Amino acid sequence: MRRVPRSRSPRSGLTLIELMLAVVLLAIVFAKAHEALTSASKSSGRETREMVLEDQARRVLRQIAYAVMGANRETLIPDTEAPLSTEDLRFQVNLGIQDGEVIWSDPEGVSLEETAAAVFWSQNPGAVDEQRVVWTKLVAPYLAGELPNGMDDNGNGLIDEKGLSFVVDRNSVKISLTLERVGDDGERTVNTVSTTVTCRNLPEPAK
Ligand SMILES: [Ca+2]
Ligand SMILES: [Ca+2]
Repeated sequence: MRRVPRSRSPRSGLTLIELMLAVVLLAIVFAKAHEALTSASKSSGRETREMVLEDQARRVLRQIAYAVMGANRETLIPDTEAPLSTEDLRFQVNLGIQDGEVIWSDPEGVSLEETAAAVFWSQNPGAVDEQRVVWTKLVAPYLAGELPNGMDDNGNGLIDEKGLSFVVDRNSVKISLTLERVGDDGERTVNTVSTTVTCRNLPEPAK
């Protein structure tokens, strides 16, 4: 009887070189995955910071705008025109009419306090009974792109404007604000907002 030659059984297991190659490939895959996850996490953190800062800047800008809109145009101090600006605007607002007379508020102000990087609203600014409310912190010392050098670095028509700036043009006031924040990763986030409002309480037209 003829014997059928025994076929060689398939090789089982991996050689040492194949094992090492697999380990190296796995290490590369894990490193790439970790790099992608870290990058995605950083990107997500940056986007979140940008959104939070933008929301904060817009909220404060609305607060300032409403305060200035209610002001009596004739009480704005200082009456600053471009290319100059101010970071400390004072005014009085219309509280209503009593016995046919307009009742004006005590002096109010919206200002930048540079040492605290804060914008605050105040009642009776400069007086002994002055009251202050901080509206935001994280205010940049100068508006985005501006440097204290006597020139208009950011091309907005204003020279050396601060992180909060007011410019008066007839009955309108342009308000600009830059907030900045440095994240835990050292990355700086900046947001600038701007609007122009008209004072609702205008001088009586000459008769
Ligand atoms: Ca400028
Ligand atoms: Ca400048």
